[in-house]
Amino acid sequence: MAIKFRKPVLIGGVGLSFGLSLWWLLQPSLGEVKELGLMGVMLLGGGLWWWKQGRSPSVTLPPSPAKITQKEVEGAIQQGYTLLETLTQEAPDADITDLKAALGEIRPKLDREGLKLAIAGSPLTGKTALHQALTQVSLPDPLTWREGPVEGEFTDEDLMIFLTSGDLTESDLQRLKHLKHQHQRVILAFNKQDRYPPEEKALILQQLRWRTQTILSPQDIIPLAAAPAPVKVRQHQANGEIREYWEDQKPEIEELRDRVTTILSQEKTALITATTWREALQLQTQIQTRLNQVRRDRAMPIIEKYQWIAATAAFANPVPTLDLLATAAINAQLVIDLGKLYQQKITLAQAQTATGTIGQLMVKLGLVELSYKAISPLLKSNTVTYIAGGVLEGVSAAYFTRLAALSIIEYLQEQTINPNSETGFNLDQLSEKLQQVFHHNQRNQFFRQFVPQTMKRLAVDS
Ligand SMILES: Nc1nc2c(ncn2[C@@H]2O[C@H](COP(=O)(O)OP(=O)(O)OP(=O)(O)O)[C@@H](O)[C@H]2O)c(=O)[nH]1
Ligand SMILES: [Mg+2]
Repeated sequence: MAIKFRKPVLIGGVGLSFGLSLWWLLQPSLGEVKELGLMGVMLLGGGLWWWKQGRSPSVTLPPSPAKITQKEVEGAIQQGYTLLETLTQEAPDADITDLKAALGEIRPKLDREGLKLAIAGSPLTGKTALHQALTQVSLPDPLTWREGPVEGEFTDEDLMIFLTSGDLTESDLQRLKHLKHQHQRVILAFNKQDRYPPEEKALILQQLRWRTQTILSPQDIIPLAAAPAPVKVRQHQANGEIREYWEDQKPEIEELRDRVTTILSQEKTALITATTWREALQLQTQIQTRLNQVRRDRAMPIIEKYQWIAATAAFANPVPTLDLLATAAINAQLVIDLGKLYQQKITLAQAQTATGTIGQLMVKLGLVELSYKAISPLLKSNTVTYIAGGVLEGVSAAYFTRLAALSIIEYLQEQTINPNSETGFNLDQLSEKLQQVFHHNQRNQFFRQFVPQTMKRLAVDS
């Protein structure tokens, strides 16, 4: 038997939708039920999802190894070469000399002598003051320094002094957790000690230790005063007069200096190994970004193809809400096709669940309504075309298909390369991507281009 339909999902889905809409047209009294019907289908999709969620582990960031050894570094470099090979296979003409050279430079970094220190902190916590104070004391040599905001990237630094001048904010804590996950060695330095009375000082220190107990060891939380404020001195003179003057105070950084010295000398190899590992991971990300660009360029024509299929189907199909169902059916095949492009094996069931989830999210987030609002004025400006029924649905279907596909791409990009991955979709991550993509494409500028383009495709442009 000759196989006529090479994309069974696509045909099946659209066919089902057409069938249903015909049935509904013949049963006008059941008109109101159709919304429920669609929601039912979507909820079913969502339910399946949750059921699957519970069974198969969701895709998450690879766990950080317990301790970074040379083996981990070599594994990360190897992974980089594997990615580079994939890039060469997928884009033989791409220039990868820079990436190849950078990969080759990583391993020798394990043998470097000098260490790198970072001073990170929110504005005005005293980074510059501490930097200056530390240059006045003796520290292991050779040492290079860098100062920056806590959000900054300190991949190349071996030890970070995380400066605070009081209690930590929630984002500081998140930052510290992230640094720990990155195997970044951190000392939490509590600056401006001179500004607090002793009891308060002890209380804050205790609070800091308590809040960071799962992240830092207590001996890595150190009080200091990098640039204590001058103190007013009153001196009784022999002649009975009182002389008042401001006396400069010396920095109190001995404890911090000692801790830094100890860590740099005792943990030198571990520090360099961890830094080199981070550098290898960063390079992996760079290669992955290049690969993503290549894949995205390939994905766009595929997305556009499905976009027009969805538009045409919805245009010809007069029941608005059902068009969304048709769109979802088409997207299942689209998800499988995109998965192939990203070397992710996606089963039909997974693809259907993903499109069901996206459809459900679009409704829940109010994206459908918002998009209709953005699209219809652009259609109304052209009376002739507006009269042609199904145009709004056609354009919307194309738009939803595009949104869904771009979200899937963003999602797939974040997955680590694993061609045999059988894991399901992570709903939270998918939802996050959908919202990002939606906000990015919701601008009027986009619709002004997109609407006429789609209408031309539907051949209703007058
Ligand atoms: N009382 C007191 N003030 C300090 C201490 N350390 C720094 N300061 C003061 O805090 C202010 C900010 O210090 P900086 O060293 O410029 O802080 P910074 O983190 O480099 O600031 P930005 O680079 O602007 O983010 C200055 O007025 C310092 O004199 C300290 O230990 N005690
Ligand atoms: Mg500064």
